[in-house]
Amino acid sequence: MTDKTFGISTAISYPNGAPHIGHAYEVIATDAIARFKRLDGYDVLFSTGTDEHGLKIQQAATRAGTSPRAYVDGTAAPFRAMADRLDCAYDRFIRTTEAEHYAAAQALWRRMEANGDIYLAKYAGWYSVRDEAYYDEAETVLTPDGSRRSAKTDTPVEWMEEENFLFRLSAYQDRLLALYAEQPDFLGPDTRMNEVASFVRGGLNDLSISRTTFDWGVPVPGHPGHVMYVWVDALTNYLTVTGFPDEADARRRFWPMDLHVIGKDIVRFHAVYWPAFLMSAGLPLPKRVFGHGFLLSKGEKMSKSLGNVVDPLDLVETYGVDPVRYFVLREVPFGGDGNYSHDGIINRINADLANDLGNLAQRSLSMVAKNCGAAVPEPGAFTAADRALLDAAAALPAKARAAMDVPAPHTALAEIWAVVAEANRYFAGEEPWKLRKTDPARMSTVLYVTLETLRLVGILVQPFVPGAAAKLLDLLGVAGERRRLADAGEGGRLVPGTALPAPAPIFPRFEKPEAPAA
Ligand code: ME8
Repeated sequence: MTDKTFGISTAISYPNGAPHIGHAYEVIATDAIARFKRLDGYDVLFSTGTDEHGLKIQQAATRAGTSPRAYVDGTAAPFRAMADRLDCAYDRFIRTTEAEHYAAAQALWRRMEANGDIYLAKYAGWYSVRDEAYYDEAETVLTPDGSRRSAKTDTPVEWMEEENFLFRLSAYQDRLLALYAEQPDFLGPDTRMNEVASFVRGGLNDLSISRTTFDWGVPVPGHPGHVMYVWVDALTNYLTVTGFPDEADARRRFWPMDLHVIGKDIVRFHAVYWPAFLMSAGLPLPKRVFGHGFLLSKGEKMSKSLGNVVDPLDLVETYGVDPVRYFVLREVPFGGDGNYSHDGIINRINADLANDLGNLAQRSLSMVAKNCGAAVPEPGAFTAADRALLDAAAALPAKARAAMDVPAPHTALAEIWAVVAEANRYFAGEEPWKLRKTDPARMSTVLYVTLETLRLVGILVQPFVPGAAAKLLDLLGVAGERRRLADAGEGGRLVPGTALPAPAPIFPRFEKPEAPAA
């Protein structure tokens, strides 16, 4: 086993409705990063799951006329099924209602309490159930009908007063600012870091971390009647999946995690509260938090009233898993917001997948099948043009690795597709179909160079489009155990004479169904 470990997580989703395209986007992107690390020889733990406590879930269960537990047992399953359908190879799907998680959350609580950071006090403030967060009055706005809403998230807030436990967040201001100054990579993209640092510089209030007005949560140890504030419990999921608090658990090697992938709306919880809880508990901090942007439908937020909510499973049904994965990863600069539309998806499928990569593979492999005895052709001496393409392909692993470390999957894909474009220019310029008669030896060399470039592309696209990549590598005769990033170099080159299977399309064009006759 390798000693290079990599722990990575998505946020855990609230199962108070069906999973939507934003949830799909996050798990796809995280899966691509996790798969890339595995490809690069890391021992990876990739966790995802559902955040099942809190007032929002309890209210949804009441509306559905059932108990919270029965409710989440029904609504969590589709989140897991979606991750499976999207070909996301997570190692652990955590549900915060599991006994293992209760033990972890209570252990974290005890450590913060032992450190003197938890005290009982009366707390009052404006609470947003939808955000599961308290806001200062200054962070709310009065609406014309006399009700209040959060200025930031535009969700309704209500006045709540309870005697509950507070966490001494105010004591962590200096340590948090020192963290941001000393480890500027702790949070990305940089714009998010600037926002969070200026929020913390503005001063921190102590945080209410228990509830007594409802009981759907992890019980506060030693204090019957109190359940933990859902965010304390939710954030702890990242420790639970690494076996905390059991020191002897083999999964502890994944703590601290290397990367928490989350959406931009929950950066404050992950970059302010979470490191403060961990500092209080005397535990190491995650190495990096990255806040991705939102997926918007033609520039608008998805909402039921606008009627533009897209079910990710419908997209997969229409376009296929790999095209949907490719689209969201290539189209949206990771960290910024992105738009999706049917035309956008179809353009990407037809231009990048079907034309650029699919056609090149189909044309070169068909020529090999017909003219080279259905085996990897024997190359002659390489020309400058051959070497230029092979060198461009050989430079890809380092470029992709640098991009995925950001993480910037869109950049990794752009680099890979730049080589695909170069291979297309090479293939068109060398005209191997003409060489068949005039110079068959040169034709073999051109086809070899093309196939070898496709081999590198095939290895590199595995994290993004795993199904299609496997097909391509099968067609190139690359053995299952020679598909790691370490095999991309010259040592892994295609061996002339290796028998190849009959060519088959990897990325079919998407044809719009004909409008039904009137
Ligand atoms: O926030 N585009 O759960 P959640 C992209 N339970 N990402 C989106 C999105 C969109 N349109 N909408 C939501 C929670 N997300 C908490 C997290 S973690 C300890 C607890 C992202 O179901 C969102 O930013 O509301 C978050 O990262 C994830 O989906 C789950 O959102």
